[in-house]
Amino acid sequence: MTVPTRTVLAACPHDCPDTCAMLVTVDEHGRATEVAGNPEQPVTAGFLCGKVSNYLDRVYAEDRLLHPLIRTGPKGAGRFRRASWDEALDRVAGGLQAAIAEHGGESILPYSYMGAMGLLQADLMSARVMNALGATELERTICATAGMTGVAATHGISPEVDPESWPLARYVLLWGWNPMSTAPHLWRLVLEARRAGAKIVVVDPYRSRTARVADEHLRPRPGTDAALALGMMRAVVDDGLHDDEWCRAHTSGYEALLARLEEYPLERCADLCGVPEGDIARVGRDFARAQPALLRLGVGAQRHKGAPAAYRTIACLPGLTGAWRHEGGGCSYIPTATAGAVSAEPLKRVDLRPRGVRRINMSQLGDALTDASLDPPVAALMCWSSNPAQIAPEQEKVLAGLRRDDLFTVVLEQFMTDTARHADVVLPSTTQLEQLDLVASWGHQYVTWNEPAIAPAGEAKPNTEVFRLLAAWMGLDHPCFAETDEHLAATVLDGAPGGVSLEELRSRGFVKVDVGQAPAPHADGGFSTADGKLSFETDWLAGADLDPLPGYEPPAEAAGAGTGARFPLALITPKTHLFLNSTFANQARQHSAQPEPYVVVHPDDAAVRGLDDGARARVFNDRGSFMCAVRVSDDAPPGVVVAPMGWWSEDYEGGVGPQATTSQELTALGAAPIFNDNRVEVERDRPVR
Ligand SMILES: Nc1nc2c(c(=O)[nH]1)N[C@H]1C(S)=C(S)[C@@H](COP(=O)(O)OP(=O)(O)OC[C@H]3O[C@@H](n4cnc5c(=O)[nH]c(N)nc54)[C@H](O)[C@@H]3O)O[C@H]1N2
Ligand SMILES: Nc1nc2c(c(=O)[nH]1)N[C@H]1C(S)=C(S)[C@@H](COP(=O)(O)OP(=O)(O)OC[C@H]3O[C@@H](n4cnc5c(=O)[nH]c(N)nc54)[C@H](O)[C@@H]3O)O[C@H]1N2
Ligand code: SF4
Ligand SMILES: [Mo]
Repeated sequence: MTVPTRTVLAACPHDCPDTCAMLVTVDEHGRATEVAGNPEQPVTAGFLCGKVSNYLDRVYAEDRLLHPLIRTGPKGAGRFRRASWDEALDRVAGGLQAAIAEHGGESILPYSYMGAMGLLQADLMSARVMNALGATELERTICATAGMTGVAATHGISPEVDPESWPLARYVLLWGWNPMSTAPHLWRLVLEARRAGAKIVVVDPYRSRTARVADEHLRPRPGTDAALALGMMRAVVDDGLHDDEWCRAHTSGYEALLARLEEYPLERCADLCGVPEGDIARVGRDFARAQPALLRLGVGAQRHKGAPAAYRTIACLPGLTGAWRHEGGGCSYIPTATAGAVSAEPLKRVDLRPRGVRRINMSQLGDALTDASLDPPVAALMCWSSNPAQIAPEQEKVLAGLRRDDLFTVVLEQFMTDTARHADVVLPSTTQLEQLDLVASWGHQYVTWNEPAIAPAGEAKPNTEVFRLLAAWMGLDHPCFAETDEHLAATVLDGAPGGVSLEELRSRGFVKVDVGQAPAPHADGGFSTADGKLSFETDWLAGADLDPLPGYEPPAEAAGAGTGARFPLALITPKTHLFLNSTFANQARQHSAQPEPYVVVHPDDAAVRGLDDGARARVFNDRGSFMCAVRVSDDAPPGVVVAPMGWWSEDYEGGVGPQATTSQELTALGAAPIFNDNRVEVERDRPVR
């Protein structure tokens, strides 16, 4: 039977703040023929980015994993044989049961992140199964929690400034954010503001694509952003440009902040962050004068030891200047109030845990897999929607752990990633076009529906289905393991705050979350903090033995402390333009546009090391080393080198990349990794063989 060509409402699943609403065209044979951005969705505005616009190349790729695989060669060699689902499930159930029998449930480590970040496929049925088995809890803080806790310490859980009102802003301060690459639809809204007269200022040590086209670019040393923000606030106060009336009415700790700023004269701030005094003062004053003024923080500036304090401090600036008064003004980072309104958390059935379980932080996987004293050891690793072989710090340790013969590893994947290569059992996963989901956004205020458009390729299955099958195979008979995706979607929305109904979502494809946010959500205060005010002084920080006031906390390594003397260069590992973390690095179009990894070195740093443009270099510190091509350019400031992340092992001579040098250390608040707080040396490689 044939059906006519139809258009299916879908949602981009990737870990990106834009969360695009997609339209998928499916022909009469059930084959998808086009994916496009939904023109009705105000943020998507009818286009997709360069990563996803050829999503059909991914869906119909020749190297898609289409059948379960069982390892036949040594760990990591990538040799597998095809197996039936029954045999594969038998193996998986047997491996997990053996781990439980020998070491208990906590010897199972679930490892997943936001490969597909919808509320069903990211971690729902999987969480239920892992909870019922008593598995270790994975602390999933690898992305944005340093900044989130910092910002929340200042303005609480908040819808923040709706991106749809950004075009009203007349001054846009983009801090540690490269939206031209990492959020092209949000960037479009910034450009709308510029067309209406707004000035765009970027704060980033690196001349990113966004910094290149900004009106002004401030370049602090990595990890010193708090000093820059304190300097700006000091300049604002010195010139009497702070909004005394708004601060007295809607903030707490105002006098304490003013006193604290006395400790940060501009000279000291300039000295700490490396931005000239005059520039600090001018941008601070312009931000105060040009209302509405919007501060938009990125994720890139929060990968340092002092980042929670830094984000907390930077977020005070729009409070001090009264920017929140105006529609389009204030602070945006992640709209926590709307992003969290519709959530799968209550459905994860923590109550099914047989007892309390330990937690392991996902950024410390290397240690978790290699620390012989860990009790119980990690005996089984269950991995989905993540590629830890590339994205977790201290890569050599992660890989050594994945190569352990006594580790039983299962990976659910669409492609043979470096992580999947190390698995004992690989289970083929559907793409977004083949699975049901609904996706909340960490960049705008819409929830987006994803209807399956086509039948699963080969024998691929959604994560939800794999864990349903596994539960049955392992004899877990609680009725919650039988719930269908349709049922889960309805339950997630049932009674969810925010007025998102299943009917509307299904018929339109996207619904704006309504938590009562006004166009200027905090013009009259109404913060979700304990006293409803913006907290210049935060009591709960003091309770946690942390500084209750904004202040500068130095990075671990980046600004010269720690290993600084031996490793003189600060290494930043930002995102690439056309990969999404390590996703898409295996796709022909994206890879041919970014064929090889590189490190950007300032001409002065290159000269003293004899590094020519195009030379091969070894980048190293005590944690590890990697090899790549050198790009000599003042896009990197002196003393800072930049090696974007995302390529797979086969693109690196030696099989490891910048991740080999990053640290597993975490921030005190937010338990977040410090990827960009990293010192290295670069040397010319031995001649290429
Ligand atoms: N094309 C593309 N888009 C993506 C992704 C991708 O990999 N590729 N990843 C997605 C994900 S998971 C995320 S979290 C977001 C991230 O989105 P962004 O936050 O834009 O990503 P980054 O490239 O990590 O960092 C942004 C900038 O921060 C700068 N930076 C580094 N250290 C510091 C510092 O100490 N201070 C300051 N001020 N700036 C600093 C970097 O030089 C970089 O240019 O993007 C999402 N979108
Ligand atoms: N050095 C350094 N390291 C970093 C960062 C950095 O800036 N610098 N950024 C960090 C950040 S912000 C993040 S968010 C993390 C990202 O870490 P990850 O979330 O692990 O990111 P990806 O590399 O995109 O891997 C996602 C995997 O999920 C798979 N996948 C996609 N859809 C599905 C699906 O529907 N089902 C299944 N089973 N699999 C699917 C993809 O094929 C891909 O292999 O990396 C962190 N690591
Ligand atoms: S990756 Fe981001 S910008 Fe690209 S289509 Fe998906 S949500 Fe949109
Ligand atoms: Mo992220």
